[in-house]
Amino acid sequence: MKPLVGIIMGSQSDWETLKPAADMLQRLGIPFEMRVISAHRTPDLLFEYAGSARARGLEVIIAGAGGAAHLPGMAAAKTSLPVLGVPVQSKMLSGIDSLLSIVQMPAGIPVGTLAIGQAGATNAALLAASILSNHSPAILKVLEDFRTEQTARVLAQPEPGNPVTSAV
Ligand code: RP5
Repeated sequence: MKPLVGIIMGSQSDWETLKPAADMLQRLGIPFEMRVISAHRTPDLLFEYAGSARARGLEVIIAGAGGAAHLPGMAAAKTSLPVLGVPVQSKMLSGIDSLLSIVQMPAGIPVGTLAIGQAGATNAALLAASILSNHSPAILKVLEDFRTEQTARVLAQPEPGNPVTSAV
């Protein structure tokens, strides 16, 4: 199946953070592709990738990067597809640098910015599914099934301090 979502990351070292996005898309049955593309180290590749993304059939791009995290913003500059930015938790500044680099886009070129780290990656995949569900009843169904199961799982958990009974 042709990929609908492109996951790009600035470095191999970002993979641990972005893996939950791939896992979630896989779980939801949404076809995706993954590439390591750096705004700083491979800028021409980034321009080619983002510039051709819509024509190749992608509908959403998830871009994860850390530090001076220009990848999501520069990808968004080269495509009108929705770009979802995942700030990677950097060693020096714990990802605050990544978050601010991604979230503080000037007006005119938006990047939908998620939480720092793996939670952000998971939610980027869910948000991609939500965007795709606007025109795909099949993706809408798997997304709503996921949320129903998640709710049921939480409600089935025992109350804290009482492992035997659960709330009615
Ligand atoms: C960024 O620099 C990458 O997104 C990564 O988070 C960070 C460090 O990259 P490496 O030096 O580990 O390759 O461009």
